[in-house]
Amino acid sequence: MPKTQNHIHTQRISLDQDFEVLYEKACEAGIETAFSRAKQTPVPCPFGSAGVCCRHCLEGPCRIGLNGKGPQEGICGANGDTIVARNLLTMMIEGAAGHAEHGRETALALLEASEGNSDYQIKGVEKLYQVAAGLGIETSGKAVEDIGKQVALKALEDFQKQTGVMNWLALHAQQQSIHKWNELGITPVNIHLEISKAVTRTTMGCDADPINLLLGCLTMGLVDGFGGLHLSSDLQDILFGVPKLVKSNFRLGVIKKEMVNIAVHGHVPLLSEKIVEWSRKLSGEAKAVGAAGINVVGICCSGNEVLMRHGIPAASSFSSQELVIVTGMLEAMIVDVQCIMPGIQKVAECYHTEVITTLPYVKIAGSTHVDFHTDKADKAAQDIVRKAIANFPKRDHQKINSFTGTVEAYAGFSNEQIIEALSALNREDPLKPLLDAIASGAIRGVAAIVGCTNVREFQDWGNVTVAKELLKNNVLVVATGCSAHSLAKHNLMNMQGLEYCGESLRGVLKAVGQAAGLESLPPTLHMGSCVDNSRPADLLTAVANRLGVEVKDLPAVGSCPETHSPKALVIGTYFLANGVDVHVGVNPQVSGSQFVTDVLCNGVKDDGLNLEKLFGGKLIYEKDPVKAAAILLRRIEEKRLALGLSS
Ligand code: MSK
Repeated sequence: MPKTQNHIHTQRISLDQDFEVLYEKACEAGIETAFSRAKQTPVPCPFGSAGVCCRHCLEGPCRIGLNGKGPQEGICGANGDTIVARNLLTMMIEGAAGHAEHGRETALALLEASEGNSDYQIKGVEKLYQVAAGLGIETSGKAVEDIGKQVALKALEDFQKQTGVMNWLALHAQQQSIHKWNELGITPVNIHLEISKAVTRTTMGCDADPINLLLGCLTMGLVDGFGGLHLSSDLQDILFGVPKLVKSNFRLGVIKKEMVNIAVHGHVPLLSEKIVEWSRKLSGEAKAVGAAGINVVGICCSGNEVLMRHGIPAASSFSSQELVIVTGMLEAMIVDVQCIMPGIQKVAECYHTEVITTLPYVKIAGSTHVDFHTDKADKAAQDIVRKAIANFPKRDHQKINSFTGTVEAYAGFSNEQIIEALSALNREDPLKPLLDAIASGAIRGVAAIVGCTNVREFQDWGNVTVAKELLKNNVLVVATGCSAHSLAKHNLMNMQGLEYCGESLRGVLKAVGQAAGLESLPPTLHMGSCVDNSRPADLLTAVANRLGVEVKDLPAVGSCPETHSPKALVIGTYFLANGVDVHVGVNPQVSGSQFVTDVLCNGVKDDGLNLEKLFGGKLIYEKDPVKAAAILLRRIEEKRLALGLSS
């Protein structure tokens, strides 16, 4: 990190000035937030940070001495390599389970909608036909609901089948990759089976071979990628429609003083879709309590989902979620699942904000709970919106901080939308303009900037810096998750940000954008939520198939500069298993084992597991975003050279 930024980092929490203001306000009022709690424990536990603390039985916890000093084995004899690999697998399981549950809930919702037992209908009919065809489901002469039911049952089969290959893996993976995974014995059969097996192998007295444990991590990556990401995105597109280009706004100015403000936060868009619908329908009731209407804003990935499909503006990414309440203008924060800080409740108690949990397995002590079921989704959404309206008159006007600044951003870049934009240049072969630009070097490569913001990092700085460095060097950047919030807030998803692009990249963005009726495409393309990392993966697969190569051969990289979540690690592992280099800017907690670090990052020569040799990509851990971008650019150029593309 450059000296100046290091200095800034010690003084400040965010590149976003509005959150700086709210953080100061919270500190002065004695309101604790994640940022202040992080400052109270400035140095994380060194053993946990190195991944050498083992809590898998009641004889411990044991920990391996760092730098060769102190005990080098736990009481059971597990060494540092085993403990670090096992802890990494535990994090992968956690991440994959969250995404798998997301997928399972969505599959059930599609089944219920198809059977007419819910408040949802199928909106993405074209996508339904496309997915059904890919799964080998006969569609001719069948009603949409029948096809929807067959697709939902195929999805649920991926949680049950005992032999063969997951349906969603066969649907999206390249044949060469499946062959490679089969040879290594890492191809998942069913999602729950693999998660259960992985939990079993991490328990005391089971798997004690670090190589085998790391192979287990790769299986979790595939479970996550196909059973979590792809399955969820496909079924959400079928239920709610495929995202299309939208224009919206970011930053705290999206919270409106005169409106009833409702934040949707979490990941699974089943409820947030209904909140958006009922907020529009009940605006008259808001007017009756003196508000101008109802304003829904997004936080984290529920925010990304409703942004992508409805243009709902976004208020905050993960790390600053509590500070949104400190505006004093939030009537309700509705949460579903994942990335929800328990701390929001204590902050809400200092204001009139009502935190409303909605799932039986995600409750927060002190919060209101409204049980959500797909067959009573309309009722739940109405109840919740009415609770928010009832809170509007309870505002303490002394505590309000209103912000006016917003930043315009384009979103909605599903692959379907990207192909539509490209087909304005070549209707018969829409991918050709993109391939030509990559081949000529006008676009050097493609980078997905994904993942989170992290309270221990200077918010947005890593995400924005990596993006700017890559753009400057003519790399096409797509983004998902909370990283997309960072880029949008700092003008990288509107036309102002074109100034950060290298000349040739800017030329391509303008040519495609203008053919599609815009001034230009924005400098970075918002592809959606965490599970929508399936979208850049599909784009890469389409490009690789069109070129007759493997995804691993493409000049493509992933970067996760500010992650906080095990989910990001397992998403990264999915990309690694496909041969894509993955950068993380936050300690992946494996440094306690040189062996594990070497396998993931450096290549191990004689031990039979070398990620780069086996798959074609590796993990890059680099905290400094400028250096990280330089490494990614080097890797892109290496892959270009190997493909015989222009230097
Ligand atoms: S919400 S996993 S903080 S991206 Fe998907 Fe944001 Fe990361 Fe959660």
